Amino acid sequence: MIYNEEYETLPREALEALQLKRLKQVVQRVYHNVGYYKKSFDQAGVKPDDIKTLDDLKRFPFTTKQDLRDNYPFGMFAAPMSSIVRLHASSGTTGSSTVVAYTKHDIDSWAELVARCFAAADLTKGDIIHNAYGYGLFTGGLGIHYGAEKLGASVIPMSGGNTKWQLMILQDFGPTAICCTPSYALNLAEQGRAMGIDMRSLKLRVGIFGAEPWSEQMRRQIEDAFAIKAMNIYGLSEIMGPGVSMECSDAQEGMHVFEDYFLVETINPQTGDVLPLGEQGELVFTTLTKEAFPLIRYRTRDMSRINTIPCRCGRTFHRMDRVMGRSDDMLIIRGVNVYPSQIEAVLINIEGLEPHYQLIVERAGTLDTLEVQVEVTEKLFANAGEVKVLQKLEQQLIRDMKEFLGITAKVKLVEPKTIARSEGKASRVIDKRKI
Ligand code: DLL
Repeated sequence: MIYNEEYETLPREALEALQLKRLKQVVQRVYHNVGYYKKSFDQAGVKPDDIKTLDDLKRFPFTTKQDLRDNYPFGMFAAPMSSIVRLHASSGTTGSSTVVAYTKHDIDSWAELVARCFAAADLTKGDIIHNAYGYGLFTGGLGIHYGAEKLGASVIPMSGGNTKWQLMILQDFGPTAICCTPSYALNLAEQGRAMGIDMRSLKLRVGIFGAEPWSEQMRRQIEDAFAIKAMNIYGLSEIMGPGVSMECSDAQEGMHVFEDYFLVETINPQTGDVLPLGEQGELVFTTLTKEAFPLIRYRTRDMSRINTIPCRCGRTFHRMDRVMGRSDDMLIIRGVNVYPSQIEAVLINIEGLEPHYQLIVERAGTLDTLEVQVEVTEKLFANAGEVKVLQKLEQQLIRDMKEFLGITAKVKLVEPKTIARSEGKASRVIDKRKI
């Protein structure tokens, strides 16, 4: 279903005209309201009036996470605090946190975008939405919440954690949709099964999963565990929160970027050169309507590809491929680049292994080494009296990683339930090189 037929199916020409109009406004806004942008545009020798076509944006400088940090906490705001109604912040696990702000108008836009995402997953006001994204400074909880209300659905503001209680609510309230990270979905399914709950007979029919990289293989596991359709939603706090792009249920082939709100580019992360659409690169977003926290050419570090082929759902927005990971999560194992989600895709396909894994990266001399720790299934563990069975499985994973990813890694099979379960974003990599 399409929530906003008028905008989501705009012919490309009209869409680009709208984008240009909005781009001119936002560039003026940041130049006159944000000291950082005045300085950075002046330094690059560009002026807001230089935007005559969408292409002219290429001449403007990028904004990076470091720029946001340098202006912590409120230096990037383009609206006075009196018109700001909400603040969110990233957790700051990889450096100091980033603060983002919203005016009333921004919150309304965000709710519209998330409502569009729900409609794209065929949810309507008749649905009950169990929202297990964390409420608080993280954008997942409240972002999803406002979108669900905008759609008119009944939202259960569950937040993250407290898994037993979640399972009770899932049984008693009979939600038809669940929103959480994919890793938490698996955790819920596992604990539910352990408590003897038939997770497939819950009323759930759709799941809206995102906030961390996941593989197609993981999608199938989740779909199977809950007997639902699992949909991919993407977003980041700096640009808005959840709802920057979303899969449509018609095609489920890439996530439509809401291009009336965001301009997307892909660049070569090393050189910063803009890549032709269709080539794999780092996603760069410019917000077109935001008042409190507009960003020009924000480098996400997320690697993806923009697909311009028209979609059968009727939306005219381009689609982005599943994000395999951020450029800074990429591991380089003896010269071969690999993302944790690619390793996930390989191990999930092996019978006897669970999708619970951790990657330990170490440095031996000048070489990085990788150890994949992965749980075996209860069933296999119970029958694993024979060491041979485990050895065979280990060998198979080593072989498959070599064959499909070209990497040589050590494998350590571990007992069921020994790897920490996630209640939000899973942390897959333990990097001992930095310690
Ligand atoms: O994770 C916003 C969000 C909440 C998105 C709920 C979807 C659902 P941040 O905490 O700022 O915001 O983290 C953003 O998470 O740059 C990606 O690296 C990653 N990410 C988000 N969605 C996906 C996805 C929220 N569907 C960062 N697939 C982004 C892969 C994702 N990675």
